[in-house]
Amino acid sequence: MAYDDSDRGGPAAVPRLAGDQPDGSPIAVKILVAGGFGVGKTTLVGSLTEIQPLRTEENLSDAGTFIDEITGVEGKQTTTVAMDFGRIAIHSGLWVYLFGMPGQQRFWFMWDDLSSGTLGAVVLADTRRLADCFPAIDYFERRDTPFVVALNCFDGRGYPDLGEVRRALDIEANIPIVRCDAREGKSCRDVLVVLVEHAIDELTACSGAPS
Ligand SMILES: Nc1nc2c(ncn2[C@@H]2O[C@H](COP(=O)(O)OP(=O)(O)O)[C@@H](O)[C@H]2O)c(=O)[nH]1
Ligand SMILES: [Mg+2]
Repeated sequence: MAYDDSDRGGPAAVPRLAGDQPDGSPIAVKILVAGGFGVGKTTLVGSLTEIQPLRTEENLSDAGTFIDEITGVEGKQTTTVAMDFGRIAIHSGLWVYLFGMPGQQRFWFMWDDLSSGTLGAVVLADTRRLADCFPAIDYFERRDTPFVVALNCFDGRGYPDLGEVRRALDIEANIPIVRCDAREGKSCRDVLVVLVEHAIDELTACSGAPS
């Protein structure tokens, strides 16, 4: 799998049109899913992928409760110890690879490798624990990686006022904030569409090309 690795400090180059690869191999578009512990990253990747998702789930142990902040997600039984991985084939020449980034601070060392060559990121947030997505937002802002914030609504319990959320997150007005249900494929696809449109806008603006 070949990604554009030339720009680890910024957004990936605009992917060429599908079928444009000289060797006929599919174009790979890499999208990250980030956010705090228990926000629904593994669920979202599982809802979207067409292949069996690669999961690296382990049971939460009593010892881990002193390390992982489980307040608000006390019912959670497992945790992702490396990453989630899934794939969507848009058609035979264009594949989307999804990487769920581990949310816990002790795995942040993996973020640079995982984010290399990405088109953009979905930052999943739970409005009951909004601050947990700050590290991911800071990270993508610093790297100029296009991202959208997707509020996982948890059966309406985290149903938010989008204006309030934008003020609380203090993000640029052009960064989309959308609601989703991480368990619903269609809802998650809508999030990806918003991300791709946003990434194209950002990359077009960066390149100075007329939109
Ligand atoms: N009710 C409800 N549960 C959800 C939703 N999204 C995730 N979950 C559950 O929340 C828990 C944490 O989700 P998970 O995907 O493991 O979070 P991660 O730590 O971000 O990967 C799991 O038990 C999921 O089944 C949702 O939209 N509604
Ligand atoms: Mg997970």
